[in-house]
Amino acid sequence: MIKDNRNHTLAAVADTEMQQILKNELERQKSQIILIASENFTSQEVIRTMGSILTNKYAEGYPGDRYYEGCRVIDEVEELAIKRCNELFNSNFSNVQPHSGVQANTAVFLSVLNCGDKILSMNLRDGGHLSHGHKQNLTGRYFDIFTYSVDTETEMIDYENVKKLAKIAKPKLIIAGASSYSRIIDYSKFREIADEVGAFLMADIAHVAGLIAGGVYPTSVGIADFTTATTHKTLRGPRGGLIIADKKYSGLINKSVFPGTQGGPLMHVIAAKAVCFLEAMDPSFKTYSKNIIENSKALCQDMKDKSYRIVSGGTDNHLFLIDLTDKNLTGYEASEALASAGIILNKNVIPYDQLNPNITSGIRIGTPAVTTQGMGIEEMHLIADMIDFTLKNMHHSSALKDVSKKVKALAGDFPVYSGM
Ligand code: DSN
Repeated sequence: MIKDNRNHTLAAVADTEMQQILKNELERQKSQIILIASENFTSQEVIRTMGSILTNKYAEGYPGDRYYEGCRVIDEVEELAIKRCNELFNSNFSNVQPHSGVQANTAVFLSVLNCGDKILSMNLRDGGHLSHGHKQNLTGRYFDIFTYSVDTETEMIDYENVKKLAKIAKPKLIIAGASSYSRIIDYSKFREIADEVGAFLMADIAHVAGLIAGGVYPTSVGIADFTTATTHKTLRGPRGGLIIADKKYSGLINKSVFPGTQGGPLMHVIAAKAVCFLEAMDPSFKTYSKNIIENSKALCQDMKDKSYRIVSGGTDNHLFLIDLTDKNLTGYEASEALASAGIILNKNVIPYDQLNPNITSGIRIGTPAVTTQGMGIEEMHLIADMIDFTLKNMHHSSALKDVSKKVKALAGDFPVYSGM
């Protein structure tokens, strides 16, 4: 035990074991190439704020209306986060309390749906998300799920087909949003469809929130009834979620978040969200988000030039999918081999995949993290070469060691968290 300097109750344990684990993870993040489309390097200011004493405070409720005393400062934190969120996304109401994207989605479901109501969402296999209707998720268990697939030829959303399905299913809620779809989602077309069948429209922008904030991807705000997002992917903030809606839904959404689906808000994370919103309003964030897409397109083109089949033929955003079927490789084999060389990405199902989600026919590649590091087109060429070489030599340990050295050198040229 270490006593604090006044030698009384605030005792702390020097957890050297955990410190060592954190050091190891820092070293890993600094020395690998992170191509997981949903990961990023958040700023040190965000990290500092997340690690602040705000974690000590209980603040169930909302600014000016809490269940606990002592919330004057906490109210300022949440008010600032809400103000900045609204400014960033040009909205008139937001709730910044959801602990995650799934929590944000769940709160929206609770706000307008009853058990057994119908939801129309994107098929998980085609790019949708678990929380949009997977049978083990509460959506799949408590709601009646109808799904739309991408077109078999273009591998893009076929809006006519979505409309047809909406007319048949008559859902109460339509979800526009995905976790592995590389194309622009046309929220206006979804709005028209929702209006035609009298459904609510929820846009889950978890993946593209930063691209929207940076003005390089169309917004769903003002079009969808509800927009849900995460703050830690392209938005580059702390791990968490948020909901944006018109203020006519404020009462409904607020009570669905608390007490509907959550207890005490994570005030340290809400404060860090406020920091990330401020960072995303800086002009440099526009450049950052533009660069994410440029890098994604460049890396995608490189892989295409190396004769890899790209799902839908290309990308308009921060990610793309490679179908490895004609390489006689599964996503599992490829992602494991790449990881052993220090290139970190995930196996991913592709549209109409015949393999199960633990094996998969594809891999997903995203550029938010490497772009944060400052890498550009030239580095994308190097990364494409390394991926190709690894996949062609995955059974030769000396080849994997060679790539691993190159990965370390490249990551070392674009250091993150230098001060840590
Ligand atoms: N796990 C996230 C992703 O990687 O897309 C979605 O929740």
